[in-house]
Amino acid sequence: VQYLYHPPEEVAEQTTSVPEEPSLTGEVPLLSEEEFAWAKQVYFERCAGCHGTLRKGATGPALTPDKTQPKGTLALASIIFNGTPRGMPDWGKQGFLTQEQTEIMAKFLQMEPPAPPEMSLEQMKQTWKVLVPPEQRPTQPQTTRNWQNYFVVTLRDAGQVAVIDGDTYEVVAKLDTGYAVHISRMSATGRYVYVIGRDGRLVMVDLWPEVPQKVAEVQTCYDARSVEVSKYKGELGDFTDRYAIVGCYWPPHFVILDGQTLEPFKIVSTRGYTIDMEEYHPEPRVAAIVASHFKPEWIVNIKEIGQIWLVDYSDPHNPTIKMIEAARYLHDGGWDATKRYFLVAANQSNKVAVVDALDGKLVALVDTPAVPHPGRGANWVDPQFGPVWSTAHLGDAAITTIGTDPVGHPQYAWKAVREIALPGSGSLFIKTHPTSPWIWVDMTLNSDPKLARTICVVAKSDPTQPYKCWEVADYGRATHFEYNRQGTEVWVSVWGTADKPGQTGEIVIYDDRTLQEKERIPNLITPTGKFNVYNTVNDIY
Ligand code: DHE
Repeated sequence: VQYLYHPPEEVAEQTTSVPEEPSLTGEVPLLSEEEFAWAKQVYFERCAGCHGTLRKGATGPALTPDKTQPKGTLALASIIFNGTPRGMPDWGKQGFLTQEQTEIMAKFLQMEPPAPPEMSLEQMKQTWKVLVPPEQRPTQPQTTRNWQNYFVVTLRDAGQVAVIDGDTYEVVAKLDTGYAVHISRMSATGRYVYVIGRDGRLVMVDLWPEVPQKVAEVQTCYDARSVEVSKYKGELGDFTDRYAIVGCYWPPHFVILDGQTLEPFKIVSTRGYTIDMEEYHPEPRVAAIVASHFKPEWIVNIKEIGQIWLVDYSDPHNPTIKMIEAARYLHDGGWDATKRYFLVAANQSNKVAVVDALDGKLVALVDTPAVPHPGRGANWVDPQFGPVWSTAHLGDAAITTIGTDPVGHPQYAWKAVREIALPGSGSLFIKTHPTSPWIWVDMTLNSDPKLARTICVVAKSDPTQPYKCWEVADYGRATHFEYNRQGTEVWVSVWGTADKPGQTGEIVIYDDRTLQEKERIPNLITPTGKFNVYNTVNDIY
């Protein structure tokens, strides 16, 4: 794994610091300056995603000194080395950290969290580059390839995305992007891809030239996970390919940008008060964002305060925002099949929140097993309960299925109607296609190496148990599914080790009807999320 993230020194000096925690009287272990700098970097890369930059907790528990000091160095180091059944990775056992390094991390966690820098619009603009201006771009596709069946694939530890032709399986381009790219989303026409790195760097790729090409880039924060585009076209105007939005973890804000050039022009802070305690939170991070098909609106999930914001982008310099109270630690989610209801995991509350995007209100909070993690979820028709949406779980060996049809099946709507047992927990993603007979699920983060590379399919015709589970490779972990445009193939990623030749990672392609393996695309470095152009534009899952 390469450590590429270093906030520029000059930015660090302009820090507007977050109020410090009251200092504690307990004995705080000391670290050398060098150890502290190393631990700070490792914390950002490995830990902040789950525990928060200010360590106030989210997917993982709070790690502020009042919580960590009573545990002490040995107990903390042991957790960091060995992991926990609820999803804390075993950084020592996996070989990422030595015993000695886990102790440095344990000591770092007992010290006050250092306050990271803010970022102004001016600073973002200094990083903004238009590589190919809109007027110099092709006016129609230059490629003869079926570009709407391209897959944009995250090559996480290479800091790249690969564009792969879904018809021929050829790697059409590999493009340098941000550090540890998290997701890609397509513009409403499908022509542009917006790729967000964990380092907040947004890269825009044009799929129309002969070879896909980067056309603009900008950094909007130091830590980000989500990006979305404006998709609405209707009575209120045509907003297709007009705007992009990036959701940041640090600083906690979202940024609206020009969809053609990536010029950032509006920052909205998400700092505010938690829904349950009405307590100030200095780091409410932006989790999943989806674009409504019914209104010029983005649905923006503010993780730590538990609010779902409906952001009207029809006047994006002066956006109207409706703040809906849901549940804490909102994370990932997707639309129901009608695209009227958005379902999102509130992962540490063990709930799925359901928002009606048409009426702009919360319709339900559905209880689930531990730590629901749907990706975007899976929509299908259950033989007993009618239209449903499903999520897998990080903390439990189960798929939960929620009724989504308040008109045809009101008795099941917004209730957890079915639980399907899996061989293990640690699932990250679940996927299906409207024409598929199957629901696909992984167990990527299971601590048993065999289960971590095992995937299962459940038959929609008999969803009481998995129909079949199998190991996708003889090394690594299997993760994330995507269908081709026709819905006839499923692509699964295998993570290997970036510096192990032959085992860096690959994509395995299955025939979705027979479940037979069709093809392997080898020698990809930690392939992770795969986003088919047509399916991403049309929110097909
Ligand atoms: Fe993700 C989606 C956050 C760890 C791969 N991830 C998301 C989304 C969020 C998020 C908020 C929803 C984006 C959207 O829809 O707008 N992810 C986080 C974290 O905070 C977390 C837990 C820890 C971290 O430090 O980042 C985390 N995620 C991971 C991984 O370890 C994964 C497996 C590989 C990696 O990137 O390191 C990973 N996350 C993904 C993928 C998606 C995603 C592939 C998109 C799924 C989709 O089908 O849309």
